[in-house]
Amino acid sequence: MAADSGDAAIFPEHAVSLAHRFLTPSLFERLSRLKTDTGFTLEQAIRSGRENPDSHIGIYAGDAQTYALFKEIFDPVIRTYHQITGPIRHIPRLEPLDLPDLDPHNQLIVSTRIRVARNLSGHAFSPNITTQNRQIVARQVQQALDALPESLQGHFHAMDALTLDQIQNQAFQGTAFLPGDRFQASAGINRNFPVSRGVFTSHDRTFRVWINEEDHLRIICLEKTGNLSKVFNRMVSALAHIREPIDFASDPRLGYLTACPTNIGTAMRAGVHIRLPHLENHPNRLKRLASTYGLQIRGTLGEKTAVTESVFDISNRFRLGTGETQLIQTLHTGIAAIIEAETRLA
Ligand code: CIR
Repeated sequence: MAADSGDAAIFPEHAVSLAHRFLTPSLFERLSRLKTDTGFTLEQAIRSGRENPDSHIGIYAGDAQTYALFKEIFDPVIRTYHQITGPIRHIPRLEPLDLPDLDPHNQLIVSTRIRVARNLSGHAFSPNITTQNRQIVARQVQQALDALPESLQGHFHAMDALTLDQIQNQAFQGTAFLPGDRFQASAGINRNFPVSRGVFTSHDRTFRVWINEEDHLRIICLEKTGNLSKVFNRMVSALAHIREPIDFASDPRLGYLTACPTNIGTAMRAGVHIRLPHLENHPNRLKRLASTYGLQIRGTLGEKTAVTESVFDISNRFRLGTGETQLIQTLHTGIAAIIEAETRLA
């Protein structure tokens, strides 16, 4: 750690984030003079980490240029989070897979879900987007979704006129999403919620797109089985169609660029909701297994939530430096090992 890191004047003394760890006073001083073309500053980037000292990352990007202009703080955060020791290198590999169902009798896996984040190039990201640009993004995405092939077609649910109660009800059915948490609120992501926000849901409900949540697009494929390759193959096909009319923000080194630096690279989180009543009593064993396969264990409702009824959300922790297909293969091997450990304890 650098001798001048951890300055209480930048972050509260008890802050634990990577941004706090790497932002030395001299770097802060130098980068504070800069502004991206959409007017995004370092102060905005770290606002969430400052206001929420329990942040793990503590920094967001306001546009694609943020990653280049503030490289000196983003690169060490990215390296540490994604555990990259050599040069940072995005490896895209989106090829369909044929893997056995992880839970053919539906005993432990409640559902399988893969989400991919994308942002449109030429527009600021959610922490810095204007109301007008948010509306342009929503229109462009809707046009792209209108052109999807029949198997992916569905209905777009605009959230603009909904009350919070209605949003809560619809979120339960998967046709809306809730405002972001306090970390996202501090980052400016919840501004004007729910204006220009919406959810596209395919008729068979296995394919969804969230528009203007933390990223311009969150493309989601899901089903209530353990059939990981079926869900992944649907994602491969959906992405091929959506990217035709849209230019996504990306970088040869960092991959797809997102509001939160934990999501760059493949921008893919693939995982299962899995019931583990026995491993729940052996948290260290579960943590060790997750760490062996580069997996992250989260609460039942995702990031920073509790585990209820022994249902864990287990997904790939790293998104950068490994291709999508490889990430799915490793997830498959890791979940199979977790199922074996759970079954042995039963
Ligand atoms: C934080 O810094 O803890 C929040 N901004 C959330 C980071 C989100 N993702 C993560 O750790 N995978």
